[in-house]
Amino acid sequence: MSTPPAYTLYYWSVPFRGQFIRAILSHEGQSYDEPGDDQIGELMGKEPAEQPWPFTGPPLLIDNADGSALAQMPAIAGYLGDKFGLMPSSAIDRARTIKMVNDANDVIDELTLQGGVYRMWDQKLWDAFEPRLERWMAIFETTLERSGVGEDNGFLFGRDRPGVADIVTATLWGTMGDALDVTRRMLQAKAPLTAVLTERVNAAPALAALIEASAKRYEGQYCGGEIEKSLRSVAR
Ligand SMILES: N[C@@H](CCC(=O)N[C@@H](CS)C(=O)NCC(=O)O)C(=O)O
Repeated sequence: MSTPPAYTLYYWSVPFRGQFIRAILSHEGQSYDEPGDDQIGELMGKEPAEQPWPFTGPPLLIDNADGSALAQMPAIAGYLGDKFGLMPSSAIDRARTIKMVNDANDVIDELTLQGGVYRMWDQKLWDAFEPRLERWMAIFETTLERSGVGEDNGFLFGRDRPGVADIVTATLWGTMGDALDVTRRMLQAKAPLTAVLTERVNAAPALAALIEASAKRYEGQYCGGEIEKSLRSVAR
């Protein structure tokens, strides 16, 4: 009889927001399964009182050790970070870690115009957004500089192995750079330390394997749908 996975992750079959949670679980060698898009639709359609934990949109994580469920990507990242010792020791650095996860969530929401609910990208809008994306990169870069990350070594907040902040930073910029080459070039030019940390963290065997498997599984998609088409048409 096969052992059930430690976690069940509900997220669409694209990298995007779910990839942060996949990366933390994979980095820590945790087993998880993903029931898939139909089951997500089914769960989203339930009344809050009938859901495993009330939520609007995935990711939703179930901890199969006790069945506890949680939504909101930064909350899940914080939960797993606590469980696996991936958070810094001081209260301020733990809060700054969560702040970085929220930043990452803001960046991908801005990059996709909040999932393309109200509008799609056009060239004028993208040209106006580029300086803002560069500023986001500068925010990560300055955070790294102030938090003990060196060019050849070191992780955020003085940790001796990657924590939630490092994994989320690497997943944010690595996944985006793989999908949109212009953002990789921009990161290398505007935030070189963030670019090298991204490569260093993503070179860990578990993350390298996740990245390779994801490229095959999602066939190079990033966020999917019409918004991805519109994003790719301008971010060149
Ligand atoms: N703030 C939430 C956002 C969740 C969210 O917007 N999920 C998207 C996928 S990335 C979704 O499918 N939403 C469906 C909906 O909001 O109706 C988080 O960080 O988890």
